Amino acid sequence: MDWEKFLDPYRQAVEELKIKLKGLRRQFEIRGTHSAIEFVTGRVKPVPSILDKLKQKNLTLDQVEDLYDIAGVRIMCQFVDDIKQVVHLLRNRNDFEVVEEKDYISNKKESGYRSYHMIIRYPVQTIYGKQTVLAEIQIRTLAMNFWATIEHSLNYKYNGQFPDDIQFRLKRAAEAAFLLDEEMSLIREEIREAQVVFSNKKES
Ligand code: 0O2
Repeated sequence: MDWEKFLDPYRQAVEELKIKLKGLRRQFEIRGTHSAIEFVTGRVKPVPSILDKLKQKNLTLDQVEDLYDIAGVRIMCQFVDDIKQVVHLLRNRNDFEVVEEKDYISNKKESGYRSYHMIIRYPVQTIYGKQTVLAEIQIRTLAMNFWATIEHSLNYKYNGQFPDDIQFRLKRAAEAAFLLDEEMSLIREEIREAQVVFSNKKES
């Protein structure tokens, strides 16, 4: 398997998607309104993780293109309501097709994980012509991202087998992150006003 050649359109997709999504953020800024997008990150899944995922899903190397998160982009938002706005914006684009949506916010995972996932089919123009790749866009609040990042690194350390006390604390932390999002939503209007005042002050 020539991984460099295989992964190249996925790399291209991640780079293009990052530019396009950062463009949305800039447009919110130019409009002078609250940005539904706080920041955007992206990555191509490392080869060892691709091989692990194939094994985990009982797929062979020939089915590698069925994995939908080789290209992954993550959009972080300040508020849960911003996620809805981003999902709406993404559904209405015509540069890719949304093939599946997974709402792990209304239906959080057993682990406590919360996030909104969109699987898209994204066309990349290459020297061989158009090549379409699957990509996963994860949309989450800063609090959801904080929890998921910590849980992900602990998962790596414990190989998914958390000691009971860590498991317990992670569930409590997930609950705390949920409450933080709820509290922030409640005082959202006040925060928004403060941000407008702050950016006016910065400009003057
Ligand atoms: P990485 O390192 O982020 O690439 P499954 O894990 O089988 O239930 P599935 O069907 O493969 O999920 O895809 P899904 O539901 O879209 O979730 C895949 C990705 O979502 C994961 O990718 C993580 O990025 C994130 N995710 C899902 N569940 C959890 C969780 O409990 N904790 C954290 N921290 N992240 C989660 P990878 O390939 O697992 O990892």
